[in-house]
Amino acid sequence: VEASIPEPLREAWRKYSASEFTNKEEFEKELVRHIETTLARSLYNCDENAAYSGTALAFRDRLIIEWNKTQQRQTFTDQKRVYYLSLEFLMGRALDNAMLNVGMKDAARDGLSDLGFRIEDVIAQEHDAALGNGGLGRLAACFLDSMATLNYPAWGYGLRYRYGIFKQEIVNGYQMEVPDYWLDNNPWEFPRHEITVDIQFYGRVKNHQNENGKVVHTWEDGEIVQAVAYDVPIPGYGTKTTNNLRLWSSKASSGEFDFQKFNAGDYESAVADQQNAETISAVLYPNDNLERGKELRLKQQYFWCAASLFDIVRRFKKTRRAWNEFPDQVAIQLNDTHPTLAIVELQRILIDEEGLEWDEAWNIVTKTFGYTNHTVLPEALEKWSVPLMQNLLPRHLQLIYDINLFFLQTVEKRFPKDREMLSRVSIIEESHPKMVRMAYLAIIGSHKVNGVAELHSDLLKTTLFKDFVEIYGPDRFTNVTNGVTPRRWLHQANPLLSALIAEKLGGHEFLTDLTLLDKLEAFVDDKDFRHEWAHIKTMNKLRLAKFIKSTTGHEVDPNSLFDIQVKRIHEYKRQQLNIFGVIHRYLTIKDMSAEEKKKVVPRVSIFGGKAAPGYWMAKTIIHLINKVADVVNKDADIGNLLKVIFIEDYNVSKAEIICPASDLSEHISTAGTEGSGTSNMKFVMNGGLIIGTCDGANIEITREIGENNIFLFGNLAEDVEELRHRHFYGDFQLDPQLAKVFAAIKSNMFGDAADFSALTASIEEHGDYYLVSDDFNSYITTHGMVDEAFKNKEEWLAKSITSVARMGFFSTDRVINEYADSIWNVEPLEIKD
Ligand code: Z16
Repeated sequence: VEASIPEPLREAWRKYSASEFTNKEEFEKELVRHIETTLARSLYNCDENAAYSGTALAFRDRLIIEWNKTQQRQTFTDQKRVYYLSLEFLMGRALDNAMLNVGMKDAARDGLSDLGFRIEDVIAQEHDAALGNGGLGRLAACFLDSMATLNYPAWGYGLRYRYGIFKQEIVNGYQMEVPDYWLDNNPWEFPRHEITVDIQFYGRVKNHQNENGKVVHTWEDGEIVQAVAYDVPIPGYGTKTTNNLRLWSSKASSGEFDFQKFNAGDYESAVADQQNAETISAVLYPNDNLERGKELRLKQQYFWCAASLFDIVRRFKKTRRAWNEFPDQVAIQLNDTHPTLAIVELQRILIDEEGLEWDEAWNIVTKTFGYTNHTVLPEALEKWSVPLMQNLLPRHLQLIYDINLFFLQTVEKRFPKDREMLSRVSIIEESHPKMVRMAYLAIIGSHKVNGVAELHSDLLKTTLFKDFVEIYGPDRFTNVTNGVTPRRWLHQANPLLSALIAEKLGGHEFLTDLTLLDKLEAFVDDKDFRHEWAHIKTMNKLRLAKFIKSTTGHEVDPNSLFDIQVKRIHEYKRQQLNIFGVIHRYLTIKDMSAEEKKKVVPRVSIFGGKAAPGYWMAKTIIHLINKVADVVNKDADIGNLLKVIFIEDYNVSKAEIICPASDLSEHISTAGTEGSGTSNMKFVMNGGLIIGTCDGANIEITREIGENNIFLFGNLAEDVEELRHRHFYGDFQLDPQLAKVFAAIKSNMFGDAADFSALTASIEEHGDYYLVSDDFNSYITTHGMVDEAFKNKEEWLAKSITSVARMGFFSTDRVINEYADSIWNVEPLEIKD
């Protein structure tokens, strides 16, 4: 029974219902009230941190009001909702975003200034919410922003990690990891201690016969861990819709079980149980594009899926609809295979707890789920060992075997006697130990499977999931090319450019219809406009230069070409290609006469990104970058012609400073390896040009902005297999220019060459899997073309403006509308007063 106030008493509630501040004065009043009462501080005792907390609390109040309205209205209209299940939400900071989305940043700036604070300093107090590794987690955050902005009734479900992605420190050129404890004084989350779900692990399955003689399964004994909900409001831009991100935190079940232990005097063991339970949501696994099959990770996955499914089913049951209407009320999107157990869990609930027949239940399940694949890299594809799953989730393993059996029976009918096909597509890989292939389970349990860029989706259909295209036909497989939210990545990160565009287009409508950017093309030849455009780029480069100076101590000249590669460090993303290119440039400049040097375009090569703590090769790449920086930056022969910078602890808030400041950025993965890439979009949207391979979304960026506005190089995806094959059979010759680079490294020019031998050997001796040598010449030549192009300032500016004008396609608003139409079948719901 819901606790609700009877109608005659509601008048008093309505009269005193919370209201929102609407101007600077009202904001100041709220700010001071929060500082003096909620925070118990005063004007004698208010630092920037208190000003941040007060401002956040004032804006939080506004969000709560609209959040409550949104949730009430969504419940009342009772239409279909989307649930986005993601183990990662890389949100970054919330305050600036809240101020802009609510449309009150100017009032806040003036108000803070009246009280003695600079808004930028206040904003900078906030700790990033870093519950993600890289692209996949940030995509989920951009999706939340677009779903709210477009008024879709949508919830995110994730885990409330006590520690987000580690903080990176560089010590003597090496990466060190420091824990990221971020939860103290987080004003953006609301604990819902009354919303809990008991989650079961281990135990065993018992078969019984019910009164009708049917065999039923019960999952008994084992351990119970409690999931507690923490809610985070997600405001849309320029709309009242404020959606919910629900994050689950684990704690020991408050059942009699532990009380018994306490009562029996077994205090130590009871405390240990508690700590054990809390371990589940303690830490984000720090791997991007890599799965390592650890039991705790599987526990995280089930814990989060089971809690979310329980919550979704509970909400559905309140509507008292028939089960076959479930898919008309609920769409669940699986962000990668991490939440695949949700498929099995829903089948378990429907069969074991609600008593549905298999086929009816399975029909509901497959209509409900959609699965997004983000990578073709084999080391990233999840497989769980059967014995591990047998032990932790015995009933789920049974269900997976049943799902597999029914699936293989239908395959057998369509492809009689094709034993090979059966073993290829089986959910169970017949290895030692046997493994559960999660991607196959996700395909079989979903009605749509999508990749994240055209090339990527094509590769899925022709390679990884080829058999499934034959079995289900091509319609189950589709493409939804990624995007980024222009609110954070243009408006928030680059206020100067956003204001200039708004001035030219007569308003900020482009932020919610990014295709309107195309109107900018009319101004490409406008001298004054170009001038302002160039000026803004310089201002943004100055802002980054200042940041670099304050964090690394290095001075960089904003007139140099800023060449940036920031993303997770991975061999397939080829930061090694970049740093080898930098060494090549260094050697070339060192060989030049004074006369020749005058023609060199000065460069700053900027790197940033984290390596997974156990990924030695990636850590070696970071080490090499830092050692090269040490040598190059203090070489008097080089001066300002080349600087190398490694920005420590790359994260979302740093990306907001970095993306607007590039002249050139690098997206240079081996063709066919990057699912989509999304930083490519952020950089182009901010007027930077890019150098890239024909990979992921680079291809569609080229289609949109035109070949003349991008620097493409390297081998094509279709040629990669053949090249690798040749290398494998000894047909390999180190590129002669790369050989010079290796010789320099081996001469100990950048410190002990032994430190980098694994890196050079992987290319020279172990088959150069990522084709660094094959692409080196093309890479260097293309960088030469970049230098030439940069000398012609006017033409460079024209390319920059034209590119931005043509980036409308890459808004996550377009992406979310495609998901809504082709996968979720949901409609927006506008929130009115
Ligand atoms: C991840 O960040 C991505 C894929 C994946 O399987 C796992 C993780 Cl943690 C990335 C892709 O590498 C990238 O190309 C893509 O843009 C991003 O997901 C969002 O789709």
